[in-house]
Amino acid sequence: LVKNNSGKEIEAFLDYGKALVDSALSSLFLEPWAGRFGRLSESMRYSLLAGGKRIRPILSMAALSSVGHDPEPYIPLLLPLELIHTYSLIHDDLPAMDNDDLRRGKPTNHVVFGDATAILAGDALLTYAFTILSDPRYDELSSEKVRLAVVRELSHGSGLAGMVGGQMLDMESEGRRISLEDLEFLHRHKTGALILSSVRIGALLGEAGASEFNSLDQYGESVGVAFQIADDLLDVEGDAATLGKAAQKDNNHLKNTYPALLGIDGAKKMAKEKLEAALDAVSGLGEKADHLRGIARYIIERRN
Ligand code: GRG
Repeated sequence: LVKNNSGKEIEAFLDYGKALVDSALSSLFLEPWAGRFGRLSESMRYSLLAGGKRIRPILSMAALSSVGHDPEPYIPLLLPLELIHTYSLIHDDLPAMDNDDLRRGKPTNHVVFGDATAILAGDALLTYAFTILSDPRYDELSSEKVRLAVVRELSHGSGLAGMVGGQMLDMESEGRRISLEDLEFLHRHKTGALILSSVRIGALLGEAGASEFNSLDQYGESVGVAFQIADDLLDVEGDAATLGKAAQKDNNHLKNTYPALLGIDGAKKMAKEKLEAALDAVSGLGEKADHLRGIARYIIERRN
């Protein structure tokens, strides 16, 4: 579909991936269980189909292409990444955590369904990820051995030594200034770990060789950090648009973000360095890695 690096072609790949993932996610709700749990499945569906970028499964798709596989048949096995990402957003928005009322321009899950249902919707999304990965209907697509490695990767990347651990570090660092080293460690876990797992899952499903796997692993590390820096920069721009200068300064003072620690120019410079590192990591993979290159550029240039 997409052969070179022009912005248009990566946009086409992103649109193609998002359409496939959106449609596969909708069809989960046609499963027999879906209608039986009324409000709970409604609450899961509300957040799952609220219009995310689907960047995690799209990264796995690009990793699959980079090792010579058509990603389309693997879409069902990539949905667990979105299920886990969505659960993390629902729980992160709860009053006990970030206490946010809006997500993707819509009222957050707990605002619509109440805290208790939002907690359960997150729990059910998380566990459903592993129901899918262990489903024997995928035996022909991918061996049990490979899917077990994917289970391990996903549970590791999203658990104690990954996203959940990073979220805890973030909570603990609130209200005090931390070092750049600690900030990197925090974000490598909170945001970076699931992004790295997305790339590694594509590599596992595509049965990448050791050297390809290593290249993809390094790419995923760099892109994970770049994603967070870009997210922080977007937040600063959002604050600048909605808050006065003084309020903005006050806001940044309390938050441990890349722009707060490095300044806006310093954060932009670091994002570029991470982009270069990601491109270097896949330089040996030829044009099959063009989607990965395009996504890395998109991640630091994105507007949402
Ligand atoms: C509560 C267990 C638990 C973990 C929360 C990921 C996370 C950890 C919190 C989300 C809060 C946040 C804004 C994190 C920064 C980066 C990030 C993950 C942004 C949202 O991801 P996108 O941009 O969202 O991929 P879309 O809407 O496109 O799916």
